[in-house]
Amino acid sequence: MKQHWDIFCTVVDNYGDIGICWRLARELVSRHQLTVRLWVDDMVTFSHIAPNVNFNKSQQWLNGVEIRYWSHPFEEGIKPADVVIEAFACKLPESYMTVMAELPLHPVWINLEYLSAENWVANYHCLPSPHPYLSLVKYFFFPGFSLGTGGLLRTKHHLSDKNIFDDKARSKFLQQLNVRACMPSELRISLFCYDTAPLNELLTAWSKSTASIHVMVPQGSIAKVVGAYFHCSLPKVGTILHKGKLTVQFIPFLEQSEYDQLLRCCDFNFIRGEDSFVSAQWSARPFVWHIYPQADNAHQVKLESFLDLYTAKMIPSMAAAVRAFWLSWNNNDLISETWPDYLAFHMALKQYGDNWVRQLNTHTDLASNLVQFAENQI
Ligand code: TRH
Repeated sequence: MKQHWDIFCTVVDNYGDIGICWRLARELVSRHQLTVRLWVDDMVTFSHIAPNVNFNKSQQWLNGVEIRYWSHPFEEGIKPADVVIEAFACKLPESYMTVMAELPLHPVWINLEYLSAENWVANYHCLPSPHPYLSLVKYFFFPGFSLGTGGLLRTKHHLSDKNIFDDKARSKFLQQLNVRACMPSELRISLFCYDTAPLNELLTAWSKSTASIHVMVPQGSIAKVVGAYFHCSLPKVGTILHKGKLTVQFIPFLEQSEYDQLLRCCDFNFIRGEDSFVSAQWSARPFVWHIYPQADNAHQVKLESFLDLYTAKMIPSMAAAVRAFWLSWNNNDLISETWPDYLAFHMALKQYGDNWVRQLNTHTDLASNLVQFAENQI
C-alpha cells in the first residue's frame, strides 16, 4: 500500500517556506509515488508561486498533491499520515499530535530544518527529541551540502537537461515572457532580493558597466524599489527602462517551475532566501545570494560558511572577487568597486557552475533521503 505523508507548512513571510514544501510535496508524489497531503495556513501566498491553486478552496488536488487549508482551530477527525513533516518548526496542531500518540503504530515525525552549510549541521542531523508528555519522538532533519546531512531539494524542474532545454527552448521561453534576444555581448540578469539590498548602488554600477546589461525584475517589492530608481512609481509588467549600459524589464512574478526555467536562461542570477538559492545552484549559472537576515547576525555566519564551501575550489583571485561582491551585496558596501572584479570572472564562473553542480550531484537529494529515513523508522 502507498505510504501517506502529511506536510505542515506555515507561511512565516515571503515565499520560501511554502516554496520548499510545495517542491518537496510534488517530488514525493512524482518520483517516490507517495500519497501526500500538504497543509498550508496561507493559501493566497501559496497561489503566487502556484497560480493554479484556488485560494478560496480548503481542499483541492494539484500535481497529484492533496492541498488542504490549515485552519485554526484545526479540523476534527483527521487521521494522521504514516509520515508527518513539520516544516521549519511550524508546530503541529495539538489535536493532531494527540491522535498521533493514540495510534497503535506512531507516525514517523520529522521536523524539516532550514538549510545551512555550517559544520555543526551533520552532527545534529536526524537527532531524536522525545515529546515532553506524549509518547512520540520527533527527528530533526537538516538539509545540507555535505555527506551526513539531509542533502538538497533537487527536482526535475531543476535539472538542466541541456538536450531538452537548449538554446531554441530558451528563446521560446523568453519570447513567451516578451523578453527579446540579447545582443552577443549583452548580459541577461534576473534580480530577486530583499528590498534592503543596495539596489540603487548596483543599478548605478550596472549603468556604468563595461558590458550591456538586461535585467529582469519580477513584480513585487523589488520592482517598486527599482522603479523608484528610475522615478517610475508602480512599474507594470512589460515596462522597459534604460540608463547608460543598463536596460531593466519588469516581468510577471512567475509560476515556480517557470522561475526555475528563467534561472537557466540568465548569465547571472541574483537570488535570496533558501529555495531560489538552491534553484540557482542547480541552474549552474553564476549566482549572487542575498541571505535572509536573522537576529544576532546569525545569517553572517551562514553566509561565510557557504562562501567557504562554494569558493573552495576556485582560484584565489576568483574566490576573492566572489567573496567581495557577495559581502558588499549583503552588507550594503562598495558595490561600485566589487562589481567590475566580479563581472571579470563571468566566463570562469559559468564553468565553475557546471563543476559545482557535479559536486552537489554526488550526494543523494533531500526527498530521497527523507524517504529512506522514514522507511528505516517504520
Ligand atoms: O521568498 P523568500 O525570501 O523566502 C524565505 C522566507 O522569507 C522564509 O521565511 C525564510 O525562512 C526563508 O526565505 C529563508 O526566498 P526563497 O526561499 O528564495 O523563496 C522564493 C520562492 O518564490 C521560491 O520558491 C521561488 C519562488 N518564485 C516564484 O515562484 N516566481 C518568481 O517569479 C520568483 C521571483 C520566485
